[in-house]
Amino acid sequence: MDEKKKVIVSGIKPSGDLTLGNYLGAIKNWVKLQDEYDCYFFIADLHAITVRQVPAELRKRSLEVLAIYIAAGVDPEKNTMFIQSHVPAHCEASWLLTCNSYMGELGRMTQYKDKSKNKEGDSISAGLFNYPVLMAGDVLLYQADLVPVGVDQVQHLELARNIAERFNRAYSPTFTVPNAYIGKAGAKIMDLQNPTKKMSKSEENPNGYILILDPPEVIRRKVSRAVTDSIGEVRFSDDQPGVKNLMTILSTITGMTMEEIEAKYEGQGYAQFKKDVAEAIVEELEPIQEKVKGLLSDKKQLEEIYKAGAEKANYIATKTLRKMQKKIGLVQY
Ligand code: AQP
Repeated sequence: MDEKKKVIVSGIKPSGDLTLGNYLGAIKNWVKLQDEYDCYFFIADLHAITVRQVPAELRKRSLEVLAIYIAAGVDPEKNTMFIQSHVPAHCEASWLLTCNSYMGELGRMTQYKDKSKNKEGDSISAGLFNYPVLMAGDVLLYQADLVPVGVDQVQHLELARNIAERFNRAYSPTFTVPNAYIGKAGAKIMDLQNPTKKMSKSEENPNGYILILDPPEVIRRKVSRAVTDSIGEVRFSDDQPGVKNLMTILSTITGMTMEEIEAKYEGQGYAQFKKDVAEAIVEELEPIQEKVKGLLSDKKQLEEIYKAGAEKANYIATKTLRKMQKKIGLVQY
């Protein structure tokens, strides 16, 4: 008999246009996971609104993100792909879990501390404070075994584990306690202008990031302007964060090892290296961009996909939610 596949849950928030970081750090890896695991990949629109979004853009971008997942090879037949707000259990679970979370533990989240730094209490949304609990619900509702996380999310996963264990202790075992899934190529892509900082879609300087949907000439321009150094050697070294980042990008796309890259560009400076990095990115993204265009021109097909995904996700998530409600003591109907 087939062993039950382990459950993986992951999502990206449509808080800006998706970057090469989202692609190489998340989506490209999902494609490799989809055969081995029972995967839930969602568009985290409820997370995006912790920061005020332009409504029309949020709506458009949410569909665009779904199109990007599919175009990149995440198969709606193999995975459950849905829009988070289409599964009301996420909000409901989030309240039930909020009542089982502490101000102290949420206040210690470094992402909250970073994002609220230099802001007055009245201008920090309570959503920003609470969102790790929403995130805990995202994974606990599907009884996730594994959650692919970057280093920046380890603390939030730890919190989700603590909340799950606390609930299980207080009300009897209800949730699988999820573990972090650290992929083999856990590439962290850095900002092209400030390579000690993560490439982020909400970065103000567009030269710092490459968007998945950036046209080839824009990609070439951004890579050619990427900050390097005056050392002039292609070396994978912490002393050369810009070069190291470009090497990571090249290696993650082509599969070349760092040693192979160093050997190929030995004694050549950065010009040809940068050109090749840009071409590798263009080659990787162009087919995806073509497919995204096709998918966005047929909204009906996308609608069918997110509706089918929501139906499946609702079924599983509601089952867990009902369990939670019952154990807490809410009257069943
Ligand atoms: N630069 C990156 N390198 C590697 N992986 C990255 N991810 C994001 N940026 C990089 C991976 O994408 C998934 C979630 O993305 P998200 O958009 O939901 O959250 P985020 O990590 O906060 O992304 P941004 O772009 O920095 O969003 P904003 O600017 O809106 O806060 C995760 O798997 C993450 O590891």
